[in-house]
Amino acid sequence: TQSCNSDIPSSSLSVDSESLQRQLEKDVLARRFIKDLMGRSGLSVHEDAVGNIFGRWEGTESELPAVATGSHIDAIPYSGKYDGVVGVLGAIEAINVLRRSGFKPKRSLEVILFTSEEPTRFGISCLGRLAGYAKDQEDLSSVFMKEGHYSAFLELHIEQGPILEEEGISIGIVTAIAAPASIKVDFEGNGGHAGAVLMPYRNDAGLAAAELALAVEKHVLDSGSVDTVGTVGIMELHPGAINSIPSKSHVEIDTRDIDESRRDTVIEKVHLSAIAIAEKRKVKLSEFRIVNKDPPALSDKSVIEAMQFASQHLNLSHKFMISRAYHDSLFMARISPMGMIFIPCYKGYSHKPEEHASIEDIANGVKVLAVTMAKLSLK
Ligand code: HGY
Ligand code: MN
Ligand code: MN
Ligand code: MN
Repeated sequence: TQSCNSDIPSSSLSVDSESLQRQLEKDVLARRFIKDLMGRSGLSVHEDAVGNIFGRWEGTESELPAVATGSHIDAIPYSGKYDGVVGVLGAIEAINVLRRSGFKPKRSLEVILFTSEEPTRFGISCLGRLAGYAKDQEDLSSVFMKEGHYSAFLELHIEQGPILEEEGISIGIVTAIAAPASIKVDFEGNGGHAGAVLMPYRNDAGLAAAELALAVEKHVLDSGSVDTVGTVGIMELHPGAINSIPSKSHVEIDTRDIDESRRDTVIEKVHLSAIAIAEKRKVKLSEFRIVNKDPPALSDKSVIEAMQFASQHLNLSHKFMISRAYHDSLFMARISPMGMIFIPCYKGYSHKPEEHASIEDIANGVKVLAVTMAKLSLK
Protein backbone atom coordinates (compact mmCIF):
# COMPACT_ATOMS: atom_id res chain seq x y z
CA THR A 1 0.00 0.00 0.00
CA GLN A 2 1.31 3.47 -0.94
CA SER A 3 2.08 5.38 2.27
CA CYS A 4 -0.30 8.29 2.40
CA ASN A 5 1.37 11.39 3.72
CA SER A 6 -1.43 11.88 6.29
CA ASP A 7 0.16 8.95 8.23
CA ILE A 8 3.41 10.96 8.37
CA PRO A 9 3.68 12.86 11.69
CA SER A 10 2.69 16.47 11.26
CA SER A 11 5.40 19.10 11.16
CA SER A 12 4.67 20.18 14.75
CA LEU A 13 6.95 17.41 16.08
CA SER A 14 8.34 17.83 19.55
CA VAL A 15 12.03 17.19 20.20
CA ASP A 16 13.03 17.07 23.84
CA SER A 17 16.02 19.36 23.24
CA GLU A 18 16.79 19.70 26.95
CA SER A 19 17.31 15.99 27.50
CA LEU A 20 19.06 15.56 24.13
CA GLN A 21 21.58 18.26 25.07
CA ARG A 22 22.09 16.62 28.46
CA GLN A 23 22.56 13.25 26.73
CA LEU A 24 25.26 14.71 24.50
CA GLU A 25 27.12 15.90 27.64
CA LYS A 26 26.70 12.53 29.30
CA ASP A 27 27.75 10.54 26.27
CA VAL A 28 30.99 9.59 28.01
CA LEU A 29 29.08 6.92 29.89
CA ALA A 30 29.15 5.20 26.51
CA ARG A 31 27.43 1.98 25.55
CA ARG A 32 25.74 1.10 28.83
CA PHE A 33 24.18 4.51 28.82
CA ILE A 34 23.06 4.03 25.20
CA LYS A 35 21.53 0.62 25.86
CA ASP A 36 19.68 2.10 28.82
CA LEU A 37 18.34 4.95 26.63
CA MET A 38 17.27 2.47 23.95
CA GLY A 39 15.42 0.44 26.56
CA ARG A 40 13.66 3.52 27.90
CA SER A 41 12.56 4.33 24.33
CA GLY A 42 10.83 0.97 24.20
CA LEU A 43 13.41 -0.58 21.87
CA SER A 44 14.35 -4.23 22.27
CA VAL A 45 18.14 -4.28 22.57
CA HIS A 46 20.69 -6.84 21.40
CA GLU A 47 24.43 -6.78 20.81
CA ASP A 48 26.43 -8.75 18.23
CA ALA A 49 29.80 -10.49 18.53
CA VAL A 50 31.83 -7.33 17.75
CA GLY A 51 29.82 -5.04 20.01
CA ASN A 52 27.45 -3.43 17.52
CA ILE A 53 24.33 -2.59 19.54
CA PHE A 54 20.85 -2.80 17.96
CA GLY A 55 17.62 -1.30 19.34
CA ARG A 56 14.47 -2.42 17.50
CA TRP A 57 10.88 -1.10 17.36
CA GLU A 58 8.79 -3.92 15.88
CA GLY A 59 6.53 -2.79 13.04
CA THR A 60 3.09 -4.14 12.12
CA GLU A 61 4.74 -6.07 9.25
CA SER A 62 7.88 -7.04 11.13
CA GLU A 63 8.72 -9.82 8.67
CA LEU A 64 9.65 -7.11 6.11
CA PRO A 65 13.27 -5.82 6.07
CA ALA A 66 13.49 -3.02 8.63
CA VAL A 67 14.49 0.61 8.18
CA ALA A 68 17.72 1.19 10.12
CA THR A 69 19.62 4.23 11.28
CA GLY A 70 22.72 4.67 13.40
CA SER A 71 26.27 5.88 13.80
CA HIS A 72 29.17 5.64 16.28
CA ILE A 73 30.10 7.02 19.70
CA ASP A 74 33.84 6.37 19.62
CA ALA A 75 36.08 9.36 18.87
CA ILE A 76 39.69 10.13 17.98
CA PRO A 77 41.96 11.70 20.65
CA TYR A 78 41.49 15.45 21.36
CA SER A 79 38.34 15.69 19.32
CA GLY A 80 34.73 16.79 19.80
CA LYS A 81 31.60 15.17 21.16
CA TYR A 82 29.24 15.50 18.19
CA ASP A 83 30.93 13.41 15.46
CA GLY A 84 28.92 10.17 15.43
CA VAL A 85 27.18 10.80 18.74
CA VAL A 86 24.55 13.01 17.11
CA GLY A 87 23.63 10.08 14.88
CA VAL A 88 23.17 7.67 17.79
CA LEU A 89 21.46 9.88 20.41
CA GLY A 90 19.60 11.70 17.65
CA ALA A 91 18.33 8.38 16.27
CA ILE A 92 17.00 7.35 19.68
CA GLU A 93 15.33 10.75 20.05
CA ALA A 94 13.84 10.33 16.55
CA ILE A 95 12.20 7.13 17.81
CA ASN A 96 10.87 9.10 20.81
CA VAL A 97 9.57 11.80 18.46
CA LEU A 98 7.68 9.22 16.40
CA ARG A 99 6.26 7.53 19.50
CA ARG A 100 5.13 10.92 20.91
CA SER A 101 3.42 11.69 17.60
CA GLY A 102 1.47 8.41 17.75
CA PHE A 103 3.16 7.05 14.62
CA LYS A 104 2.86 3.28 14.08
CA PRO A 105 5.70 1.74 11.98
CA LYS A 106 4.83 -0.80 9.31
CA ARG A 107 8.45 -1.88 8.69
CA SER A 108 10.30 -2.23 11.98
CA LEU A 109 12.69 0.58 12.86
CA GLU A 110 16.18 -0.27 14.11
CA VAL A 111 18.75 2.03 15.78
CA ILE A 112 22.37 0.84 15.56
CA LEU A 113 25.43 1.86 17.59
CA PHE A 114 28.36 0.71 15.48
CA THR A 115 31.55 -0.47 17.15
CA SER A 116 34.80 1.44 16.48
CA GLU A 117 34.10 3.63 13.47
CA GLU A 118 37.30 5.58 14.09
CA PRO A 119 40.62 3.88 13.23
CA THR A 120 42.21 5.04 16.51
CA ARG A 121 41.84 1.91 18.62
CA PHE A 122 42.45 -0.90 16.18
CA GLY A 123 44.23 0.86 13.30
CA ILE A 124 41.34 0.20 10.93
CA SER A 125 38.09 2.12 10.63
CA CYS A 126 34.51 0.88 10.70
CA LEU A 127 35.51 -2.35 12.40
CA GLY A 128 31.93 -3.23 13.16
CA ARG A 129 31.28 -4.46 9.68
CA LEU A 130 34.28 -5.58 7.72
CA ALA A 131 36.45 -7.34 10.24
CA GLY A 132 35.50 -8.69 13.62
CA TYR A 133 37.44 -9.57 16.71
CA ALA A 134 35.02 -12.20 17.91
CA LYS A 135 36.58 -15.14 19.70
CA ASP A 136 36.20 -17.46 16.72
CA GLN A 137 35.08 -17.66 13.10
CA GLU A 138 31.63 -19.02 13.98
CA ASP A 139 30.86 -15.87 16.03
CA LEU A 140 32.29 -13.65 13.33
CA SER A 141 29.96 -15.04 10.67
CA SER A 142 27.04 -14.01 12.91
CA VAL A 143 28.19 -10.39 12.53
CA PHE A 144 27.98 -10.10 8.75
CA MET A 145 24.77 -8.59 7.41
CA LYS A 146 23.44 -9.89 4.09
CA GLU A 147 22.34 -7.61 1.24
CA GLY A 148 18.66 -6.79 1.75
CA HIS A 149 18.89 -7.16 5.53
CA TYR A 150 17.51 -3.63 5.74
CA SER A 151 15.19 -1.86 3.30
CA ALA A 152 17.12 1.38 3.93
CA PHE A 153 19.90 2.70 6.14
CA LEU A 154 20.07 6.33 7.27
CA GLU A 155 22.71 8.21 9.24
CA LEU A 156 22.32 11.63 10.88
CA HIS A 157 25.72 13.34 11.17
CA ILE A 158 27.34 16.76 11.57
CA GLU A 159 28.65 17.99 8.20
CA GLN A 160 32.27 18.19 9.40
CA GLY A 161 32.63 20.97 6.83
CA PRO A 162 31.66 24.69 6.63
CA ILE A 163 29.14 24.76 3.76
CA LEU A 164 25.78 24.48 5.55
CA GLU A 165 26.74 27.03 8.21
CA GLU A 166 28.24 29.45 5.64
CA GLU A 167 25.17 29.25 3.38
CA GLY A 168 22.69 29.30 6.29
CA ILE A 169 21.12 26.00 5.21
CA SER A 170 19.56 23.69 7.81
CA ILE A 171 19.89 20.26 6.21
CA GLY A 172 22.44 18.56 3.92
CA ILE A 173 21.16 15.66 1.83
CA VAL A 174 24.24 13.57 1.11
CA THR A 175 24.41 12.15 -2.43
CA ALA A 176 27.84 10.44 -2.18
CA ILE A 177 30.63 9.63 0.29
CA ALA A 178 34.27 10.10 -0.80
CA ALA A 179 36.64 7.12 -1.16
CA PRO A 180 39.06 6.77 1.80
CA ALA A 181 42.41 4.95 1.94
CA SER A 182 45.10 4.58 4.61
CA ILE A 183 48.72 3.46 4.35
CA LYS A 184 51.32 2.48 6.97
CA VAL A 185 55.02 2.91 6.16
CA ASP A 186 58.15 1.95 8.11
CA PHE A 187 61.74 2.98 7.34
CA GLU A 188 64.85 1.56 9.06
CA GLY A 189 68.38 3.04 9.19
CA ASN A 190 71.53 2.57 11.27
CA GLY A 191 70.73 5.29 13.77
CA GLY A 192 73.68 6.35 15.93
CA HIS A 193 75.10 9.21 17.90
CA ALA A 194 73.78 12.64 16.92
CA GLY A 195 77.16 14.22 17.55
CA ALA A 196 79.64 11.57 16.50
CA VAL A 197 78.20 10.42 13.16
CA LEU A 198 79.04 12.92 10.42
CA MET A 199 76.35 13.71 7.88
CA PRO A 200 77.88 11.80 4.91
CA TYR A 201 77.78 8.58 6.98
CA ARG A 202 74.13 8.78 8.05
CA ASN A 203 71.04 6.95 6.81
CA ASP A 204 68.43 8.81 8.81
CA ALA A 205 65.05 7.05 8.96
CA GLY A 206 63.52 10.24 10.38
CA LEU A 207 64.46 12.36 7.37
CA ALA A 208 63.12 9.63 5.06
CA ALA A 209 59.77 9.95 6.86
CA ALA A 210 59.84 13.72 6.59
CA GLU A 211 60.62 13.57 2.86
CA LEU A 212 57.80 11.06 2.31
CA ALA A 213 55.34 13.38 4.07
CA LEU A 214 56.27 16.18 1.66
CA ALA A 215 55.98 13.74 -1.25
CA VAL A 216 52.39 12.92 -0.14
CA GLU A 217 51.56 16.63 -0.22
CA LYS A 218 53.15 17.04 -3.67
CA HIS A 219 51.35 14.06 -5.26
CA VAL A 220 48.01 15.17 -3.80
CA LEU A 221 48.42 18.76 -5.03
CA ASP A 222 49.49 17.42 -8.46
CA SER A 223 46.30 15.36 -8.79
CA GLY A 224 44.58 18.08 -10.79
CA SER A 225 41.61 18.32 -8.43
CA VAL A 226 40.87 20.11 -5.16
CA ASP A 227 38.82 17.01 -4.22
CA THR A 228 42.01 15.01 -3.63
CA VAL A 229 43.27 15.22 -0.04
CA GLY A 230 46.21 13.64 1.80
CA THR A 231 47.29 13.78 5.44
CA VAL A 232 50.24 12.41 7.42
CA GLY A 233 48.58 12.29 10.84
CA ILE A 234 51.05 9.95 12.53
CA MET A 235 54.86 10.10 12.39
CA GLU A 236 56.84 8.22 15.07
CA LEU A 237 60.64 8.24 15.41
CA HIS A 238 62.65 5.62 17.26
CA PRO A 239 64.33 5.88 19.75
CA GLY A 240 62.88 9.39 20.07
CA ALA A 241 65.91 10.97 21.76
CA ILE A 242 67.18 14.39 20.73
CA ASN A 243 70.75 13.13 20.46
CA SER A 244 70.12 9.86 18.63
CA ILE A 245 69.71 9.63 14.85
CA PRO A 246 66.34 7.95 14.22
CA SER A 247 66.96 4.29 13.38
CA LYS A 248 63.27 3.66 12.70
CA SER A 249 60.35 5.76 11.56
CA HIS A 250 56.68 4.93 11.26
CA VAL A 251 54.40 7.02 9.03
CA GLU A 252 50.61 6.73 8.65
CA ILE A 253 48.98 8.34 5.61
CA ASP A 254 45.29 9.08 4.97
CA THR A 255 44.33 9.96 1.40
CA ARG A 256 40.85 10.38 -0.14
CA ASP A 257 39.05 11.60 -3.20
CA ILE A 258 35.55 11.50 -4.61
CA ASP A 259 37.22 9.95 -7.69
CA GLU A 260 38.57 6.50 -6.80
CA SER A 261 41.06 6.16 -9.68
CA ARG A 262 42.52 9.62 -8.95
CA ARG A 263 43.04 8.53 -5.35
CA ASP A 264 44.65 5.28 -6.44
CA THR A 265 47.09 7.22 -8.66
CA VAL A 266 48.19 9.16 -5.57
CA ILE A 267 48.75 5.88 -3.69
CA GLU A 268 50.88 4.50 -6.51
CA LYS A 269 52.99 7.69 -6.68
CA VAL A 270 53.46 7.70 -2.89
CA HIS A 271 54.65 4.09 -3.08
CA LEU A 272 57.18 4.94 -5.82
CA SER A 273 58.39 7.91 -3.77
CA ALA A 274 58.85 5.71 -0.68
CA ILE A 275 61.02 3.32 -2.71
CA ALA A 276 63.04 6.17 -4.25
CA ILE A 277 63.57 7.91 -0.88
CA ALA A 278 64.73 4.62 0.70
CA GLU A 279 67.25 4.14 -2.10
CA LYS A 280 68.53 7.72 -2.01
CA ARG A 281 68.90 7.76 1.78
CA LYS A 282 70.17 4.18 2.03
CA VAL A 283 67.44 3.25 4.51
CA LYS A 284 65.32 0.10 4.35
CA LEU A 285 61.65 0.46 3.39
CA SER A 286 60.60 -2.28 5.81
CA GLU A 287 56.87 -1.79 5.33
CA PHE A 288 54.55 -0.15 2.84
CA ARG A 289 51.08 -1.46 3.75
CA ILE A 290 47.80 -0.27 2.30
CA VAL A 291 45.49 -0.80 5.29
CA ASN A 292 42.30 0.08 3.43
CA LYS A 293 41.42 1.39 -0.02
CA ASP A 294 37.63 1.69 -0.18
CA PRO A 295 35.44 2.71 -3.11
CA PRO A 296 33.18 5.77 -2.76
CA ALA A 297 29.48 5.16 -1.93
CA LEU A 298 26.43 6.62 -3.64
CA SER A 299 23.22 7.38 -1.76
CA ASP A 300 20.12 5.59 -2.99
CA LYS A 301 17.66 7.61 -5.11
CA SER A 302 14.56 6.54 -3.11
CA VAL A 303 16.26 7.42 0.18
CA ILE A 304 17.35 10.80 -1.19
CA GLU A 305 13.74 11.45 -2.22
CA ALA A 306 12.50 10.50 1.27
CA MET A 307 15.02 12.87 2.91
CA GLN A 308 14.02 15.64 0.50
CA PHE A 309 10.30 15.00 1.24
CA ALA A 310 11.01 15.19 4.98
CA SER A 311 12.96 18.48 4.65
CA GLN A 312 10.15 20.03 2.59
CA HIS A 313 7.45 18.58 4.91
CA LEU A 314 9.23 20.27 7.81
CA ASN A 315 9.88 23.44 5.85
CA LEU A 316 13.63 23.22 6.36
CA SER A 317 16.13 24.64 3.85
CA HIS A 318 18.25 21.85 2.39
CA LYS A 319 20.86 21.16 -0.29
CA PHE A 320 22.46 18.14 -1.93
CA MET A 321 26.11 17.62 -1.06
CA ILE A 322 28.89 15.05 -0.88
CA SER A 323 30.55 13.82 2.29
CA ARG A 324 34.33 14.13 2.29
CA ALA A 325 34.48 12.28 5.62
CA TYR A 326 33.65 8.60 5.63
CA HIS A 327 31.01 7.10 7.91
CA ASP A 328 29.40 3.81 8.87
CA SER A 329 27.14 4.59 5.90
CA LEU A 330 30.07 4.07 3.51
CA PHE A 331 29.91 0.36 4.34
CA MET A 332 26.19 0.05 4.96
CA ALA A 333 25.72 1.25 1.36
CA ARG A 334 27.18 -2.09 0.25
CA ILE A 335 24.25 -4.02 1.69
CA SER A 336 21.40 -1.53 1.85
CA PRO A 337 20.00 1.56 0.09
CA MET A 338 21.76 4.35 2.02
CA GLY A 339 21.19 8.02 2.80
CA MET A 340 22.82 10.56 5.12
CA ILE A 341 21.36 13.68 6.74
CA PHE A 342 23.86 16.43 7.54
CA ILE A 343 23.39 19.29 9.97
CA PRO A 344 25.60 22.40 10.20
CA CYS A 345 28.50 22.48 12.66
CA TYR A 346 30.49 25.44 14.00
CA LYS A 347 32.86 26.70 11.28
CA GLY A 348 32.84 23.16 9.91
CA TYR A 349 35.18 22.13 12.71
CA SER A 350 35.51 18.40 13.51
CA HIS A 351 38.14 16.00 14.87
CA LYS A 352 39.12 18.82 17.27
CA PRO A 353 37.73 19.98 20.64
CA GLU A 354 36.05 23.09 19.15
CA GLU A 355 33.61 20.81 17.27
CA HIS A 356 30.08 21.99 18.05
CA ALA A 357 26.50 21.73 16.75
CA SER A 358 23.62 23.78 18.15
CA ILE A 359 20.75 21.88 19.78
CA GLU A 360 18.39 23.66 17.33
CA ASP A 361 20.32 22.22 14.36
CA ILE A 362 20.44 18.81 16.04
CA ALA A 363 16.69 18.96 16.68
CA ASN A 364 16.11 19.80 13.00
CA GLY A 365 18.21 16.81 11.99
CA VAL A 366 16.28 14.57 14.39
CA LYS A 367 12.95 15.69 12.93
CA VAL A 368 14.14 15.08 9.35
CA LEU A 369 15.42 11.66 10.39
CA ALA A 370 12.12 10.86 12.10
CA VAL A 371 9.98 11.84 9.12
CA THR A 372 12.31 10.09 6.65
CA MET A 373 12.20 6.88 8.69
CA ALA A 374 8.42 7.14 8.96
CA LYS A 375 8.05 7.53 5.21
CA LEU A 376 10.40 4.64 4.46
CA SER A 377 8.75 2.47 7.11
CA LEU A 378 5.33 2.83 5.46
CA LYS A 379 6.70 1.89 2.00
O1 HGY B 1 37.91 9.96 9.15
C1 HGY B 1 36.70 10.04 8.92
O2 HGY B 1 36.27 10.50 7.89
C2 HGY B 1 35.72 9.59 9.97
O3 HGY B 1 35.48 10.69 10.82
N1 HGY B 1 36.20 8.46 10.73
MN1 MN C 1 35.23 11.02 12.85
MN1 MN D 1 31.72 10.15 12.29
MN1 MN E 1 54.68 -0.47 10.92
